[in-house]
Amino acid sequence: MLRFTTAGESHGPALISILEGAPAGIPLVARDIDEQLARRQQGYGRGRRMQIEHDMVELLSGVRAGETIGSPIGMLIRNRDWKNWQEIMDPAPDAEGAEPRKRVVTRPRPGHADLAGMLKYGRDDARDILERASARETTARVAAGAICRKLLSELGITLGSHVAELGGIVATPPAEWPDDINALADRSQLRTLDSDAESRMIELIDKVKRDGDTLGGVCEVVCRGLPVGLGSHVSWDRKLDGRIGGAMMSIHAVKGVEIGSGFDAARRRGSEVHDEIYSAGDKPLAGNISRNTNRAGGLEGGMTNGEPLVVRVAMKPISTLMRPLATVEMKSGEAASAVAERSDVTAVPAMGVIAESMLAFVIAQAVIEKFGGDSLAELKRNLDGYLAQIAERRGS
Ligand code: EPS
Repeated sequence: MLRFTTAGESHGPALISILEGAPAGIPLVARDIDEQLARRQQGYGRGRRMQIEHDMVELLSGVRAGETIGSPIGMLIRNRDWKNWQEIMDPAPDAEGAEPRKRVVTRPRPGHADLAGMLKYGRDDARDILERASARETTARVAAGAICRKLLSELGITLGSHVAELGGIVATPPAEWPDDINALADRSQLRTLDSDAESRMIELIDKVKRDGDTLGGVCEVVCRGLPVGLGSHVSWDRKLDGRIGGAMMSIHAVKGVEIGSGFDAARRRGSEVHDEIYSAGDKPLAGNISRNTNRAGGLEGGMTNGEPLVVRVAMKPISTLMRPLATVEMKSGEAASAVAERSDVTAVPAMGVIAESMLAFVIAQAVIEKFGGDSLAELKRNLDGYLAQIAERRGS
């Protein structure tokens, strides 16, 4: 079973990520992870924090001589900003009679974890909540996802994403996806494939920043090279759609997920929605079946069908506003303005990279479940055997 967990506060000393269950023999160097960490830090509209951090991983375990060895992979990513927050974040108790710590937060932000967290965890200072609720945590997810991505690339499975919408401005992607979506998207300041929309988005971000406001948007993630039959129809918790949905909805500020044509399918007739099935001689991953359309987004009955997996993820605007919204001062119960902490105007481009990472994890988990393998060689052999079995069945 592949699993990962993360630890760390936004302004604490470091973030930690542990990935367990990855097969031995995956070629891996720190640079494979650092490249993905750097992609997550890009994007017009980020705040000053991104100029402070230059995320780099330290591999603590599970990797030797450039290959995974099958044991849990421990990763550490230091927060450079920690040096400015040591007193505020110090784990040691305060001396008797000491001044209260700086940067106490008692005016919870609408849309953030502050309020429910203070009440649920019995904290007077929302910093005890917001430090962990911060999207800084996604750094550790991207680190784990980078290893999953490396495993998948060994099997010919690739992932890419682009920003499809930002602040209501829709990007028109090219009629055909490029072979390497990220090679193009990563060249754009907003990770869009539409340079005209990008200019309008940048103008909007500048305007909204002046207004002290924030913006959300939609990213589309595409995974290619998947064999038919990952996931299963037999039980609710084995359906891959559900697992992908859960993983995406767990990303900070994500409020919606669509697979394939998603909500639009609900507005159309069946004949306009389902992807007709044809025989083909050259699609071994799909059991030599072809489709003229991919409205299902690569999933039918909770299983991959051999077509590209297409997931759209919607992020709400960031809840830290420089022009704060109404809230309650939790010390007195009086009406107040929410705390205005340093933050980003938008983080939609970063969210695409995080969504790729979460998808890489869910797909790697499904691949390991189906093909097993304590080593990459064993996993590959099992995958090849399965593909040969499918090919034989159709007499090709
Ligand atoms: C975040 C607030 C900002 C973001 C941060 C997420 O950080 P700070 O409070 O230090 O200005 O920059 O994102 C990251 C640090 C990151 O690496 O993505 C929040 O409140 O969620």
